[in-house]
Amino acid sequence: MVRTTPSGARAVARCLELGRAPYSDMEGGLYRGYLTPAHRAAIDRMAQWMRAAGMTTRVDGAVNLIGRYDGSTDAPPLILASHIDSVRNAGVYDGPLGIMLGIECVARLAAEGRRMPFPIEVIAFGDEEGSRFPVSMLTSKTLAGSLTGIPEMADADGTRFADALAAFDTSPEQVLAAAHSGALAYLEAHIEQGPALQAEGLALGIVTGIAAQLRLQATVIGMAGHAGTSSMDLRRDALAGAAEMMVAIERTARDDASDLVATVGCLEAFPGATNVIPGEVRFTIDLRSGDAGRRDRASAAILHEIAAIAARRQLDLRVETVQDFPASPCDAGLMALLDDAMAAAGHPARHLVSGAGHDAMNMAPLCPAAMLFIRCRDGISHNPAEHVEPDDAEAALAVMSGFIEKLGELHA
Ligand code: HGY
Ligand code: MN
Ligand code: MN
Repeated sequence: MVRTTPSGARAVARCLELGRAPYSDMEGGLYRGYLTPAHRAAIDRMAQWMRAAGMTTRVDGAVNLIGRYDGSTDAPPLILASHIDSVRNAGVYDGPLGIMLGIECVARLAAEGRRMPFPIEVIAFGDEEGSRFPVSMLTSKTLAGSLTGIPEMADADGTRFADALAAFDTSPEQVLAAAHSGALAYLEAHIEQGPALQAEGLALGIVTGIAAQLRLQATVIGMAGHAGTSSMDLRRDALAGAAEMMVAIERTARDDASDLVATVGCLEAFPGATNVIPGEVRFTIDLRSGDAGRRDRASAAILHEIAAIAARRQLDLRVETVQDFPASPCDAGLMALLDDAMAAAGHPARHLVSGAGHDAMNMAPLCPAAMLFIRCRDGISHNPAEHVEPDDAEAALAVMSGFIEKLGELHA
């Protein structure tokens, strides 16, 4: 049933629609990369929804889709945003739900023929996950004006970033020039991607801050050899060494018995043949904690231990920092408005830290930022089993609308 009235259920239905062809770059599941055919199809579809909600639309030099609902003044806008790209074999809500709820907030105002004392911009960031190119959150950093340069990079198929941009009629120079001119505030609604809200029977939560996140790339160099003729004591097996390192990385995080988390998500072994001792292994390390000092101490301990493993096994080890995101507190003033909006909507104001990274963590140079978390079933995310109840989306819409009203009262 096609819903025409603004609602949380319509936001959920639209996330489900975007989870199917032609809005995915993979068969049999959802993967929407940055600057891919699925990205373009999703932009076109969302622009239709934005215009139907009374917005004008544009695509900036970084290929962020920006819907704008004018206010009664030309003040800097309130931004309601999240990302439209996804991880591979993703759920349909991580990112899109925040964009769809932003559209519903505007549609509700337009249906009432109302204008706030500031414009509202709903933004679909093109790249948050970093699923296609090696850096993540590139497009929100661009918008916030904190991108100092564009790294020379290519995707796994060898497509250069500049060529992918050219296919969208833009360029690295235009990406760098896509900084936003100024905003009043930023609010991102996003699924919690964790179990806390469900465990406490809550639909919504207010984010106090986003964990510090470190992304490392490790390369282990041993010596390739014949699997049948190389005796065990003479081997320099890069994969066996990497395996010992991964167990050490996991143990460091477990033994810390805190919010520290460590993940090896990608691993490549070369040459990758059954009968060849791996001579080279590359793997990623993702380290996070709400406390940047804790994260950095763990990083030092891990680097020390994996270097010792490499030395004992006569392996060479190289570790590069790919990205380092500091812990990012949310704005206390905006959190207070969310507290009030939650109370007015009958929800307890549960505050919690986000272990997941979000575009909101890049907004500080542009404007104060806040996040509203929405319960997702069993905390499952980055997984096709990701699920959101329409009623919870409806609850989020009510709180977001209340937040906008209260921001409006402040700026009347
Ligand atoms: O990695 C993250 O926390 C986010 O999903 N990009
Ligand atoms: Mn994600
Ligand atoms: Mn996300």
